[in-house]
Amino acid sequence: LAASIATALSTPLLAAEMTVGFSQIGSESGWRAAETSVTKQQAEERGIDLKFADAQQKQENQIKAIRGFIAQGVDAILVAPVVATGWDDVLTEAKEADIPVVLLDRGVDASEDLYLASVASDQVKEGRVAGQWLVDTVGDKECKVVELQGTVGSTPAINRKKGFEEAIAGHANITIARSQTGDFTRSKGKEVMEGFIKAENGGKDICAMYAHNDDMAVGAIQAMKDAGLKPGSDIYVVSIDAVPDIFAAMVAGEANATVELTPNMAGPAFDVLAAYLKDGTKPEKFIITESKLYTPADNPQGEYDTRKGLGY
Ligand code: GZL
Repeated sequence: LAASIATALSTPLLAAEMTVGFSQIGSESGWRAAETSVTKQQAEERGIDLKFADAQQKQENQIKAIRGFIAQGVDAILVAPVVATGWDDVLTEAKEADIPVVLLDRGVDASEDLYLASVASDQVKEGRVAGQWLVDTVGDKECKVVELQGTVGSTPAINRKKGFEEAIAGHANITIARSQTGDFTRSKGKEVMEGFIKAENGGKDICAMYAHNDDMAVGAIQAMKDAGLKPGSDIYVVSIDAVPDIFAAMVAGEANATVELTPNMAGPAFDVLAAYLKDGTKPEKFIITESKLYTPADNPQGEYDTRKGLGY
């Protein structure tokens, strides 16, 4: 017994002592739900006490949750910021309370010294990869594109639009005829695509649909089918996230390309927080995750099966 007590006393404080508040945007998409389940699983595996708050996609709820975490005196805060602006005050309050903040999967227009690190993809690159796929696919054929944007004012919506436009810039035959937000949701993506189809000769004039996430693309695919169109052949479907249902659409011949976004942003976040809280180690400010293109040539059934078990 004495030996086991001695061992316990000599064991350094594990992350088990770490309490982390997580202000999550909501569950607007399959990818977001996966990020939540992966974050909870990562916390569990590391013995981290995770306080979870779902903001139903409202910034004021995120700010309230963060203030609550500060009042509780958590050791650290994770936040996936629904939009880029409006964070200076609450991030300053966290800094003044000496509580490190790590941003997940979206960025903020705030001074970099207001957060310890950001774990996210290069969202401009994601848009560029999607745009380049379309350029490579249509060659010099005329191609009218409709675009389903993510949440207005969010960094993924701003950056994915920017990257796609950069990729098609040198190709006058490819033009974005209509662009509107579907707020990253399936239902809104379907609704907006129905409007695009009506406005474009029953969809016959549309060559491609670019969606800032797969959930809006899946909604748009349904709208195309309801209008008697063949998604994936009458209209190219290109989007971002690589969630299981876009691979299911590829298996059915209804989607053409997706750019992968890992749902595991929390693993790297917990790593840098553990090191910082242990001995003040400062991480690199921007931790960038991979963005890989997948098409029906990449075993979509296998990709579906693999991801299905990952918390989506
Ligand atoms: C991107 C992330 C986006 C996903 C969507 O980093 O913030 O939010 O692409 C989710 O599925 O709604």
